[in-house]
Amino acid sequence: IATEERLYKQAEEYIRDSYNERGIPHSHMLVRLSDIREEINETGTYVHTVDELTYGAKLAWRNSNRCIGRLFWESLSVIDARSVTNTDEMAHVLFRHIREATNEGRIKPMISIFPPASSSAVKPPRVWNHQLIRYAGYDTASGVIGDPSSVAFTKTCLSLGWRGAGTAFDVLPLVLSLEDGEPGLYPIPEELVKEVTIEHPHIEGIRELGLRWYAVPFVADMRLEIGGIQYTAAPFNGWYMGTEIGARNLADENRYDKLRDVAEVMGLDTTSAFTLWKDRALVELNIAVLHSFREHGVTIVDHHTAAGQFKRFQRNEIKNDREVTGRWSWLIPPLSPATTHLFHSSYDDVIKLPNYFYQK
Ligand code: HEM
Ligand code: NRG
Repeated sequence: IATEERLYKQAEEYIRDSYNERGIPHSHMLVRLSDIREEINETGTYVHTVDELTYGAKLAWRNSNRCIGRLFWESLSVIDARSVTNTDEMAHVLFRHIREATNEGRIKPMISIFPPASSSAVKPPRVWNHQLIRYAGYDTASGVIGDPSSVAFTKTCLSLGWRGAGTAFDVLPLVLSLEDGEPGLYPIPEELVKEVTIEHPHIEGIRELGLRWYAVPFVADMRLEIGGIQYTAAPFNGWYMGTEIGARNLADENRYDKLRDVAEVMGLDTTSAFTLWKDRALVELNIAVLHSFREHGVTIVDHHTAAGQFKRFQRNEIKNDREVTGRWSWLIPPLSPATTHLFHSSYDDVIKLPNYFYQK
């Protein structure tokens, strides 16, 4: 009873806020609230309408304090996949999501929402991958081949019977689970995985490093919470900001760690930190990432433009009498942060609902 009362309170808060914001008449909202109360009394939970689900996913993006891309929150496309009953159907939905969101490079922000966790003992649906498309990492005697951040999950895939080619850029399979069934392994059809080979507009040597990255970041492991309902499988995507790839994935020492290789093909003196060879390599690698995505016709944003878009988001929110929440340490880009207004501003990191959360 206590949990049902708590769920009703969470539902009520979401329904009141969102119906009000969407301009739905007060009388309709009151009818909906009494229906929800009855549904919770009878079944222990309640089911969102398609509109409630869609708006909730958008609000959760708008409330994502670590995200610089929130100007576009209203444009999110929502795939309602709450009726799936097995992992084969989940894979089918996710393949469609990958195809439609990639959209031949003109990336569309999109989310697929699977059945929520239920109050009973059955396990909630989960996508085990961190991102739908991500490269494997193999722990070998001579160091990691591939993405070190994928080592643990790659081991899981191998233990489930998957075999990768062993390159530094093997796309991992989807690992999906629903209720008490065994997790299912679903290799992603190659033609669905758009990738970009990295080359620099004039530094020839950078192409020869053989770097590449996938076109679309599909974050797959977060929990979407709307009105007290927990959507444990709700993978979403937007497009990349160049620095995520050029200043982190390919540059971090505990990721692909490519700065020294880039500096060497640039002919820089890497014997002394004082020459700022790392900084010069970083800038050229980031230019190469942005240039290559554009050449391949894949949507990407540079960090200065993204900061400008976030400034517009802040103005829109203020105009609509809403406070912008944010986490400064994540909003500032990892390259030239002080050239953006974000660096010189402060943000309140309070969590508004709906939102996306980490889960085990
Ligand atoms: C985080 C950009 C779309 C939700 C981030 C980060 C960036 C970013 C740069 C920081 C990532 C990091 O440092 O690892 C963008 C851009 C988008 C976009 C350019 C283009 C449309 C979306 C969408 C959603 C979303 C569609 C959800 C519907 C989030 C969340 C985080 C995040 C929850 C935090 C992730 C974490 O903690 O690991 N975004 N984003 N973003 N974004 Fe966005
Ligand atoms: N930094 C991670 C991706 C995190 C989310 N970034 C986005 N999200 N752009 C990486 O793979 O580099 N998005 O939904 O667009």
